[in-house]
Amino acid sequence: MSLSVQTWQLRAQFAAALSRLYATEVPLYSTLVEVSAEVNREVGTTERVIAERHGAIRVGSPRELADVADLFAAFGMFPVGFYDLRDAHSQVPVVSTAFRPIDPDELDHNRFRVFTSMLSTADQRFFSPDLRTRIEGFLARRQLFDPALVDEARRIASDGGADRERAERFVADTVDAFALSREPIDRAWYDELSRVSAVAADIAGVTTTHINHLTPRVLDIDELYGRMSQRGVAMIDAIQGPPRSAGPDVLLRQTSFRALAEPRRFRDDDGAVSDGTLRVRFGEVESRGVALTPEGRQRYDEALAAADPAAVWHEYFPATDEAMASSGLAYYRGGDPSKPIVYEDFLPASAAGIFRSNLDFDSQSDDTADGCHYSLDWMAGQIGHHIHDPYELYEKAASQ
Ligand code: OOG
Ligand code: NI
Repeated sequence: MSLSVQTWQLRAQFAAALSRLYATEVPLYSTLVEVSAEVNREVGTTERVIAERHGAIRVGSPRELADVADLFAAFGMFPVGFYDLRDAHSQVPVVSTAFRPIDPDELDHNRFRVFTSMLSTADQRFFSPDLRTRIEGFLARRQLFDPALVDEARRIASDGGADRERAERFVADTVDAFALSREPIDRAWYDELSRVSAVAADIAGVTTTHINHLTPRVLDIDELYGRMSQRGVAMIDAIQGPPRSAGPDVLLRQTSFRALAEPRRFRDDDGAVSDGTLRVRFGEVESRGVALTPEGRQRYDEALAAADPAAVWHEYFPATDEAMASSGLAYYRGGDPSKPIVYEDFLPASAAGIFRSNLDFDSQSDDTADGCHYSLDWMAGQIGHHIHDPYELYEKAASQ
């Protein structure tokens, strides 16, 4: 068997093809990519950083998440980390993981990652038993991914690649599964879910899934934010994550433009189909810094809890990579401060802020007991894949 297209090449082709699709669906994405590339070229960067993206998708059930896990494994993307966005502060009814390459060598070739969220239908703070039953029934009747496509993914994953023709078809078919559907949306059902949460409606109010956003990486996100605003693009209020500081960039900073009204078709109770719009998808941009150790992360959480994190940042983090490395706050390859290990993951509080880019108002959840079982181990069991611990991966990368 000839495997002329290796796993990392499949991943690169998948990211590029999704990017082409998303550019046709959300034209403002192209502006964001253009401005990011402009800033990156001025700061001085490689084409690899310019091509780097993360995506975000949302599914409804463990079965759908398991299909995603099988599909993405063919691209060498594996689940890392568990994010619970349901807490009182974020109030987004999902639990999430991120599918991404895990070996340093694979990361070097292509870093495409997809933040993937699953609706927490068992969480009674959002969903009454009756609504839960109806949502789960709806989800059980839909099929996001053709079983033949998932089978093909399993074969390609076990083969470790594919020949050119198969690769092309597999990438195209996978991308198709994430295209925005023209299928009319049941208006009453969508509206009912919207009253609980806009995210719930986006996930379970429709019979298909789609790519929510694709995020380019920029080296100076403050500059990018200013330039997008100058072009008249409505950005969310703030850059999420660590404040700008004089010292090394840490973790992940993100911002986004507000969701745009996109044309969708609706079906009313009387069967009539009409045109309308939905505001669901937005454009996000990110900048990445060094990965923090558990101790560094604890400091980060403390700094972010301050009234003005920027003002107190220097009390929590030193101003040089040398000091970061020697105090054990961040990961450097072989402990060498000139070789920071880039943070590859996400931040729950920031993710919640990004989720809200399309929400005009927050959802109502009553804050009593959640009475459900969502956890990393639960999710791993449901999808039949080990969910990697990000710290173990950073430790390993640092020791190489
Ligand atoms: C995911 C929001 C979180 C990020 O980069 O933190 C996210 C979503 O909107 O589906 O994309
Ligand atoms: Ni994102």
